[in-house]
Amino acid sequence: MGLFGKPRVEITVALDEVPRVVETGLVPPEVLSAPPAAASQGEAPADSDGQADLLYELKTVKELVTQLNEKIGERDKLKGLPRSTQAMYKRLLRNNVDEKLALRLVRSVGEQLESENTRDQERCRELFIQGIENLIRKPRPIEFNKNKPRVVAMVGPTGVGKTTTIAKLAANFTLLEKKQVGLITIDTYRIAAVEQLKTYAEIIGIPLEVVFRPEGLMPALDKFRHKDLIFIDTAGRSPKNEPQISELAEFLKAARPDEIMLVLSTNTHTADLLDIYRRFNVVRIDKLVFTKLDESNTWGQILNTVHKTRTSLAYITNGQNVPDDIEVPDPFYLAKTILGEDVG
Ligand SMILES: Nc1nc2c(ncn2[C@@H]2O[C@H](COP(=O)(O)OP(=O)(O)OP(=O)(O)O)[C@@H](O)[C@H]2O)c(=O)[nH]1
Ligand SMILES: [Mg+2]
Repeated sequence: MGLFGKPRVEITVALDEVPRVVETGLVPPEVLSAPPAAASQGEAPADSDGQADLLYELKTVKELVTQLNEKIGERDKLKGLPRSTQAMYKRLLRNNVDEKLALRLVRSVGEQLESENTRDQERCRELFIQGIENLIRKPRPIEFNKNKPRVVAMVGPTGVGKTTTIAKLAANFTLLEKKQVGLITIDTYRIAAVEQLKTYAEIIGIPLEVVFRPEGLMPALDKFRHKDLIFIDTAGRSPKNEPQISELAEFLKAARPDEIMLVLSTNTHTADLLDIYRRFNVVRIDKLVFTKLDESNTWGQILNTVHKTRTSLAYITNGQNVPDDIEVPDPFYLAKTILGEDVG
């Protein structure tokens, strides 16, 4: 009865008349002379420059209509809002701030200006900076335990700067704050990875333990029981590789760190940052570290990620120099930059 048969669809394509562009000589003569019926057996006609041109034009028109629609939509959304806030909206978008988030900011600043009955440009700017500062949340650098070491693990995709960030922090805490620091690495997949951290440990003058299996973590932590701070460096993992992430989770379950920081490169699109967060979140992420701010032209991604994941920033890094290129983020400075102000 055909009940269990596969549904079949037949598409017939035919040309009623030869398109006009053909007459301009854009199409090779053999296509001109081909009878329209040749195209009717479910197969598209042999492509020709004329048709390609038409399709291209059609696509361009479609894109134009979409753009126009977006423009109209944008105008509607911004309708009635003070001009100064509209300019800020464009700046936020240019700096990769999520459209919805930018609109929320613009509306709330608009309302505030209205309630204060002012259109003052400087007040407008101030309110935007405050709004972004609030969204960035208060940074949460490493905290210390009273009578036992604070254990901090860094996780994240490959090459984002986990090891370098640990070296910067370890050096600063050792040299400037006179803390006792120990390093543990579970990144034993590449010889160079262990060597990299070992070199830093030697320069700073602090001990390093290399751990190959989850069972090795407790003894290593125990060796450092009199330290103030222990960093655990992990191998860069592809967020798409679930077995790798599960293995990482096994190690962290055994280590039970006080803080797990997800290290992200600022040079990443918001959608990818959120995807990375989601995939790594099987290992409970407490804080975010954004690296390579120096290499990225826009910082809106940071705002979007902090806001969407509701996770605070611990540190930002802005260069390859150990130990200098790391900071506890200053929300005021970040806000000004995200607003597109040249802060030098
Ligand atoms: N420009 C710039 N480069 C950085 C920054 N942080 C780290 N890097 C560089 O990024 C590269 C990778 O750094 P690593 O610390 O080895 O990165 P990782 O996350 O440990 O890498 P894997 O262990 O291989 O996953 C190195 O060349 C670092 O010098 C930064 O803030 N700015
Ligand atoms: Mg590393």
